Amino acid sequence: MNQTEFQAALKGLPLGRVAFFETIGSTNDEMATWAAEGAPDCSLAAANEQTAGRGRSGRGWFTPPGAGLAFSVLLRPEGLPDAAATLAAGLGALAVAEALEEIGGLKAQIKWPNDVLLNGKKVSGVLAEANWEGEVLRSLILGIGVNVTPGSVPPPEFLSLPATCVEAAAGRPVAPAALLRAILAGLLAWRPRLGTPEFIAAWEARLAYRDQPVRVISGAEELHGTLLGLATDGRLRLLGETGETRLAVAGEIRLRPEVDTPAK
Ligand code: BT5
Repeated sequence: MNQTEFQAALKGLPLGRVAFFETIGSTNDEMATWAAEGAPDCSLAAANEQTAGRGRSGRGWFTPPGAGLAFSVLLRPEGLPDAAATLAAGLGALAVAEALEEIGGLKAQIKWPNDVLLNGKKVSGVLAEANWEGEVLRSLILGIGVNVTPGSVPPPEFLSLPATCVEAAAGRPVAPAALLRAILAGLLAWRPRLGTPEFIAAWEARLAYRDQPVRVISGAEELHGTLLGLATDGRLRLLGETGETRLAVAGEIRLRPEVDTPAK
């Protein structure tokens, strides 16, 4: 995607400050600078290439030039529910999953809390970063990366989960700009309904590994159980061995199926 395609894709969308970078370290870092400068709600920074793309916990996000989407959206907390920081990864993942369905005709699944899968392989990741001042949420940065062409898929040694791209799953070229527009439209549409039963239901309906045994890894702790769905606040609901319900909070966690079969 180039600057012209980027600008055309945004036509009519109610966004704040907007910029497209040929190459940048990380759009989330750029957006953190904008946030500190007072950038308005729904500002958008996108890049053709990232040289220091980030995942969670210091992991990297592979963003070679011209191969995928990499962008960050700034959400100011006015009008957001208190639990917005927890729900934000779901907002991003849901918008991506729906856009893949709409633009690519694909069936996408969400690996709670922040990955989007096609045919059980990771096609997109969301990095939600909250900026708190004490107890007050100042801003929320939603960083989204989507692999579009085969060149966006990292080499296997870079990966902890198999990866894929939109075009491999669709079997045809897909315009990144159209995908970007659909994702942004989805974010804007869901945002006022963040945390509502309707939002949780839409997120839950796309969860990968449902009814399968999984483990949720958080630091040294592991939670095991059968993946049931989501709690009303977006936590993951597992059924433990003795029939009790266990809830996992999205944070620095990883979700894995117990048996490493691809999600259907
Ligand atoms: C994520 O983290 O999946 C969040 C990725 C967010 C990237 C966007 S791009 C725009 C914005 N600016 C940034 O700097 N970041 C955001 P996590 O769940 O921690 O997954 C990271 C792991 O995914 C890595 O350790 C790799 O194993 C794998 N990975 C890296 N690049 C990938 C890619 N292009 N496709 C699939 N998997 C990838």
